[in-house]
Amino acid sequence: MTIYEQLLKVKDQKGSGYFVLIDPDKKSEADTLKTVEACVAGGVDAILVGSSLLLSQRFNSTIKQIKTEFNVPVILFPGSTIQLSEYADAVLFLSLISGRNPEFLISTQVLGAPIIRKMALEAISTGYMLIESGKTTAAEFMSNSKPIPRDKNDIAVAHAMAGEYLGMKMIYLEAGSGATHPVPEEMIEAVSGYITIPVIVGGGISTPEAARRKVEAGAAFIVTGNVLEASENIGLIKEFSDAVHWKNPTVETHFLRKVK
Ligand code: 1GP
Repeated sequence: MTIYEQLLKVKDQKGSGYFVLIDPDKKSEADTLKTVEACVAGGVDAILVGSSLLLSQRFNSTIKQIKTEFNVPVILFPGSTIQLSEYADAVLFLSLISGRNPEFLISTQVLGAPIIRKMALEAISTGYMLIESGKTTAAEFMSNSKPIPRDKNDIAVAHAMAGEYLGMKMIYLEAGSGATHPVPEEMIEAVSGYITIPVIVGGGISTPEAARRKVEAGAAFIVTGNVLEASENIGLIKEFSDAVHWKNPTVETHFLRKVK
């Protein structure tokens, strides 16, 4: 079974899935492994790994270590082609469809595709959409593209439909890391009402209650990053997990283990 198929199964069994984003620049390897341990114990469905810059030299070794110690899918969420690792299971093969910058629509993908093939990573084609969130986010600045206005649901829907018709397998509604305002529920509801592929929602989700509201609005997967960077918040993982897994929080998913 592919990672994508496993994720669809998670959604089917648990209602929605929960991903935790780890930025290798923000934690030591030891702290990252502690966070992943808490994620596995807390019922997180996959670990995303990505960064806006990636300054850490431990990127590869950290992913290898995660895969050696834990049976959890590691999915790359790359800001550039240097953020690819053969030790991961899959990569969100992102195209920034909300922007009009060809570099992030297709150029980076052309550079990344042969590397992904060589690393034997599963590529999950994902339409990435930046949504205005109150201030300029790292994703917006680094991609040199404009986000979709947060009150323009029809524009967001049209982009998401275009992504589905282009054959993408997921749509990621991104308010941006540490966003002041996460993606509004009205927009999640509108987008998920018009497409049949799963909608991932992330950026600025800081409480389990907020995660639950996004899921009730139609999010298939929730991503949190910043909120778990403070070690005192690690205890929240289980609460997030239970809030997201509205259908059946107790079901265990057995992922196929892959250690390269
Ligand atoms: C950012 O959607 C992710 O790309 C997660 O955002 O760090 O704000 O949770 P936060």
